Order: sequence, then C-alpha cells, then structure tokens
Amino acid sequence: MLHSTPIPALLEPIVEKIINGTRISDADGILLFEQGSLGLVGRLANHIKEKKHGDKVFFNRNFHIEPTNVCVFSCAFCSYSRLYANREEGWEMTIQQMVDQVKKYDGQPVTEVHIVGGVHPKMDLNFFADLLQAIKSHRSDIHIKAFTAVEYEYMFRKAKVSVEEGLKRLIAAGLDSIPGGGAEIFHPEIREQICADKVDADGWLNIHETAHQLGLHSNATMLYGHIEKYEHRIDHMRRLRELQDRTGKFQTFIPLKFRNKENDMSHVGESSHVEDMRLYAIARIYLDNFPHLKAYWPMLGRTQAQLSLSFGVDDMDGTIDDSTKIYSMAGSEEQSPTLTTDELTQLIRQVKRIPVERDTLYNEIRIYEA
Ligand code: V47
Ligand code: SF4
Repeated sequence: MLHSTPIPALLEPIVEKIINGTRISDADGILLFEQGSLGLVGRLANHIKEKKHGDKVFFNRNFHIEPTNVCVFSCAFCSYSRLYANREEGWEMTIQQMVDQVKKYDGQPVTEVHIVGGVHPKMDLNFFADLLQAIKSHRSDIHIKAFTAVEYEYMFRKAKVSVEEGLKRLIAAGLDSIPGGGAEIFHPEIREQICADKVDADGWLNIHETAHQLGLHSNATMLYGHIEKYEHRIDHMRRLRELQDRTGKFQTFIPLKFRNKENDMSHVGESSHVEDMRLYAIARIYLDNFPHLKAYWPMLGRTQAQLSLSFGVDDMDGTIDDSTKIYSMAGSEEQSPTLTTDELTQLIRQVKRIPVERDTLYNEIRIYEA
C-alpha cells in the first residue's frame, strides 16, 4: 500500500504499527502531527477507512431544532449565543412551535431530529421531557438525538437530580441518543481560556459514560484549529479512546473546525485546509476503536468535506435544512446549509465512493449505485 512512498525513518515504526492494526501511542500521535506529511497520513487513514467500511460513505436524512440561542454560558468561540441579559436579540421557542417544525416533515423520509441549542435558564428538565414526549406523540418513528452534555449538566443540576435519574427521565420521554457537542478541548489549560464556565472534561465524559451504561449511543466532537496544540488534541482523543474501551457506545468522532467570525476569538486565525485534512487523517488513525469519522459539512464547507473522504472520513452527516444557524453565524462559507439527497450522493459519487443512507444507529437504509 505504501511501498512507493519514502517514509521518514522516525515514522517507520509507527507506520508499521498502523499497517499491522496495532494501536498507536500518544507519543506516536504527536509525532504524526509534527512530522507526518499530508500524503502519508492520508494514505494510512484511507487504508484504515477502507478496512472498516470499504468504499461506503454514510449519510442520513435529518433536520435540526434549536430551541433557543439564549445561553447562560459565555464560550469565547461562540458566535451563536446571546447572553440571558441581552435576550432581546435571541429566540426562545415554545413546545408547540417545535412540534410544528416536526410537522413540516410529515410524510418525508427523515429518520432523525437533532435538537441542540443554548442553555436557557427557564427551559428545564420538565420542559424538555414534555418536548420529547410531544414530538414522539406526533411522530413515534423519529429518532431523537438531543442535547449536549453541557445542556444536561445544567438541566440536571437545576432539577437537583443525578445524571442517571435525569437521563432515565428523558429516555422515558423519548430520548434515543446523544449528540457530541460541548466537548471542545478537554485539557484544562485550553478549556479555561475558551469555555471556563461550562461543564468540564470529567463532567462531559461522565454524562456520556452514564448514557452508555443506560444503553444509549452517543457521538463525540473536538473543536480544533484555534489555540490548542498537538498535545491537547491527542489528550482529548486519549480520553475518548479510554472511555470507548470501557463502553463501546460512541459511534462517531466529529472534528469541528473553529470558525472565527463574530465571536470573542475573531483575532485567532482559522486552520488551513491542509491542516484540516491532516487532523481528520490522524484522528482516524489514533481513534482505532471509533467505528466512524464524520465530516460535518455545514462547518467545514461541502468541498472540503468531499475532500476529507480521502482522508479517513466515512460519514457526511445529513441533508440538513436551513434551520441550523450555529455555523453560518460563525462564518462558515455554508451560509444556507442545505443539501438535497441528490446533491449529497453526487458529492460522494464524484470521489468514487458509494453513498449509503443510514439511520442514526448506522443501520443501512439504502445503498446507492456507485
Ligand atoms: O459544541 C460553536 C461548536 C458545537 C463554533 O453529534 C463551533 O452528530 C466552530 O456538536 N466554530 C455544537 N464550531 C454542534 C455539534 C454537532 C454538530 C453536528 C453533529 C453533531 C452530532 C454534533 O458547535 C459546539 C461547538 O464545539 N461550535 N461555535 C465556532 N465558532
Ligand atoms: Fe452556550 Fe453552547 Fe455557545 Fe457555549 S457554545 S455559549 S454553551 S450556546
């Protein structure tokens, strides 16, 4: 596979490990970030991706609901939230308004609703349990992937319930799985500078571990390309890899490229396209126990997401409609993040991959012609 490529002597033992399917160490991961060329890490990641999924690239049909952009927290990278004090600039939806959004998809073959928003002090555990129940009573077959660990930590603390109790209550109301947001960068050196006041690494990981123990699957993200160093990325992925060794219930790792418009970190430059692809590739190599790696095209841009399919990515999220505002507000080139299924499958076919529509749990719904 790699015989025609000259490999720097320092990286030879790491390449050997990867080809033999042996886990790489943290030091190996850092060395790949420091010394691995785009061509080398890309080919290695592609080798792993093809071993796991062949030429398949997954996507799902989903839509977003964002209950509010009012937030009690003040993450420096966030272009989306409006502090509670300034909430005249924000929106707050009622349960009825959100059920009406679900109704817009009546008769359409969407399989998932992704619910995520700011942390509004008045939207509590009861409100969200009622919301989930109302959605399920209208459409019982839809998979509800809802709320980040940040929202849960606040919701459960306010309701004075344990993580286990809170999650059980929401599962009874209709919760099916948990999205990967709020992870940002776990290492306190960085977390304290970019999102000091919200749930910390242990809290985030504990919520996901408890969810896994209760039978839910979840995803994990990493906000990269700002002030973090390579060792912080590896530290972040190590914590996820360790938890995954214990539970096996993470489905997808989703690197989120930091976008710098209209937030308190606008002075920080954005990562280059080459660095984005190297990150995807090294994540695919390091996270050997994660089944899937997702390129979230509304944040990355659709052409970059298409390119990432040669760097270890096997999932392109969904055909999201324009109800999500987080990314356009942060300066992504995707100002109206909508892709029809035809457009998405076309992007996948153009790079000689096979589009596969999946549900949230990666059951295959339809394999398209190559
Ligand atoms: O946690 C906020 C990120 C996340 C910016 O699980 C930013 O399937 C870049 O987690 N630049 C929320 N990123 C979204 C999220 C997600 C998205 C898609 C799919 C899934 C899934 C999860 O958005 C936040 C934060 O990391 N974010 N601001 C910004 N300026
Ligand atoms: Fe609030 Fe989430 Fe924005 Fe942080 S990233 S300020 S928690 S909406």
